[in-house]
Amino acid sequence: MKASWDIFCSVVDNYGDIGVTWRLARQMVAEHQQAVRLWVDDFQAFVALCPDADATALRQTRQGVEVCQWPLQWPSSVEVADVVVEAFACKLPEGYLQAMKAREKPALWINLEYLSAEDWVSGCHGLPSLRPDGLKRMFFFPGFEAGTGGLLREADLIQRRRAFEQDPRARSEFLRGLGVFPADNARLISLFAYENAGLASWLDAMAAGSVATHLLVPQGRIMGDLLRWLGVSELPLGAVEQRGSLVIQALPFVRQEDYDHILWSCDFNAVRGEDSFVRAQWAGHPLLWHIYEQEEDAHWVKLNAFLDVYLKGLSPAAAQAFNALWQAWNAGSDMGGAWNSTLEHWPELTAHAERWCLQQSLQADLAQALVHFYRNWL
Ligand code: TRH
Repeated sequence: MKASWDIFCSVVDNYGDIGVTWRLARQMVAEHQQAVRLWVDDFQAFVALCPDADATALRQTRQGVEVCQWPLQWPSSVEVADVVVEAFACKLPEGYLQAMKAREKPALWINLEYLSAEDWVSGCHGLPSLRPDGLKRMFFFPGFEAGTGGLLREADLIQRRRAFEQDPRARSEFLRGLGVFPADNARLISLFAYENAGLASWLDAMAAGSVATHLLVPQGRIMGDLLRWLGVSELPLGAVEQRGSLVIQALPFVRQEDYDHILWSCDFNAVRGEDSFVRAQWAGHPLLWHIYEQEEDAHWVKLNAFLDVYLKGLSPAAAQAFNALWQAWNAGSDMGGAWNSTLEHWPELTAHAERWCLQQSLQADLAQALVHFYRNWL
């Protein structure tokens, strides 16, 4: 059944808010044949993920999604959709709320929450909140466990990733397109992170290691720490710097679909925020998560909740090494010892990452769960 959806995205910072909503919007159209409008208040962030978009257009259709600039003055002519998704508690425009109240057939109003592995999530997923003005908002929580809204995952994602991995030419052609030519047997690692005082010690360990490592660094916030360690003032895109066993290469920020190819091409991925964190799990390779820092250290609870579920099934030694690596990275402390211990458990961690990916892919994905939620609500 085709319904209309309005997804509202306010870009707080970085790319996670638009990353999640743009991905969700596309999937709703492509796999569920829904009519989707995506309202975005920062088109620069959108264009970074979808470079063929027009940064100045008020409305444009991209991959079947009507992408609209979220205007400061809300026009009264906008009709309320059947389902309204307020991403990450961004406040809906007052004019839109008024129109929701006036709508003859009530719209389903969903607040799409941030991802967390904390165990209270399944208890709160799907709960309503009644407002004094009579409108009702439902809380929709993504998650890793049954009883949550699941994770964003396109229906053919794992199959496409496998096909890419089984075709060495596809990988080398993709890398060649980025100007990346890793040495045979070099370990390929991608690095997408916030500023991190622990970076220097990790780079030291990789440079001193016995295995060749090729580190790909997309343009972003970690660049300053990287340049400082290299002792250079800039690292032009594509240029390569070598220190000991470590080759470092800066990459452009690529379109969202191609970021998956980077993750699939690498043996290990350092990711951050929310969306790249999930995509690295679907890549099925070991990962290192730089969590988005929250007030009062709330992010540590989230980080440890994820580790609690992710580490299950690993040997105690591998779990300890992996846990130490994540703790050090997020504390910005010395990474050397934890990295070397992680290397000792590499095959086990690699097999575990694929197992985790397959286990998670048994859950209904988030877009599917949203469509079911709407059907059940009707
Ligand atoms: O960019 P992030 O740090 O985003 C966020 C926001 O800061 C948000 O406010 C915060 O609440 C949230 O994190 C937890 O990280 P994230 O979520 O991984 O988003 C990055 C997006 O950018 C993701 O969709 C992948 C995409 N991307 C590309 O499209 N091309 C690239 O080259 C890279 C490196 C990323």
